[in-house]
Amino acid sequence: MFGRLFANVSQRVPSLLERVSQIMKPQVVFVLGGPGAGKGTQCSKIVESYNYTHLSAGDLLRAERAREGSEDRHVIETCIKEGKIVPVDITINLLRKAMEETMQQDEKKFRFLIDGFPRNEDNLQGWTRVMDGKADVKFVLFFDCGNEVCINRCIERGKSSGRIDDNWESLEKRIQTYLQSTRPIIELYEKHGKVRTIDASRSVDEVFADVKAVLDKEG
Ligand code: UP5
Ligand code: MG
Repeated sequence: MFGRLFANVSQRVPSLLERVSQIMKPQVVFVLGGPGAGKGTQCSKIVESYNYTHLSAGDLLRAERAREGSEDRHVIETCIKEGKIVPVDITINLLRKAMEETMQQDEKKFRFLIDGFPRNEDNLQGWTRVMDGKADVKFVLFFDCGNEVCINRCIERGKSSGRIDDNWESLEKRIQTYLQSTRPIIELYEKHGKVRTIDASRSVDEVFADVKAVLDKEG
């Protein structure tokens, strides 16, 4: 009899834990759009008003490239300069680590804006392999902006950003990669009704007003 009672108790404990981990499961919004579409600018504004942590895959890669002793710095440097996409094992490890560290420091911080990822099929497969069942992708926030506007913004920023890819040569390649590899990923999510499209060619405040409308509706 006691055996059965204990069996029931021990069965109930994991189910409770399961429910807690379900509540705390990372909630992810992928933020996509062309180079200079305003992903970073809008994410910074979102974190001021909403309970999200902003993780820019590009920023994480640039930090890894600058880290003394990093084995991946040359691969990252070449890819960024050439507008190519870094192999996903590198990016997904940086993202996973950043998410874990954030949640370890504060368990209430389980909502993430993942900016600039996934950019291609390889990225998507890597995400599924590592994160499937461990995080929920709520939707994709897509900053839709014409190529010319995107290029002009990056060239303008290049006067002071110090980024090795804010120049005409790299930008041409970044746009090509975006059109060939990233747009199909956005279209894939679109087919599943998961894309919230924002016209990102307007002023920062006008764009943010639309972002707020999406987040207020979706949470
Ligand atoms: N600006 C912003 N919004 C504006 C507005 N509404 N009106 C007028 N100006 C506006 O903005 C860009 C510039 O425009 C800024 O000067 C801003 O003030 C102004 P920003 O918010 O920085 O745009 P964002 O979309 O973030 O542009 P970014 O250049 O960061 O986009 P990319 O996607 O090109 O860059 P990212 O850093 O994500 O990636 C860089 C490279 O890293 C990639 O090319 C790739 O090589 C590599 N990478 C990977 O390999 N894998 C990844 O998962 C991620 C990156
Ligand atoms: Mg950015």
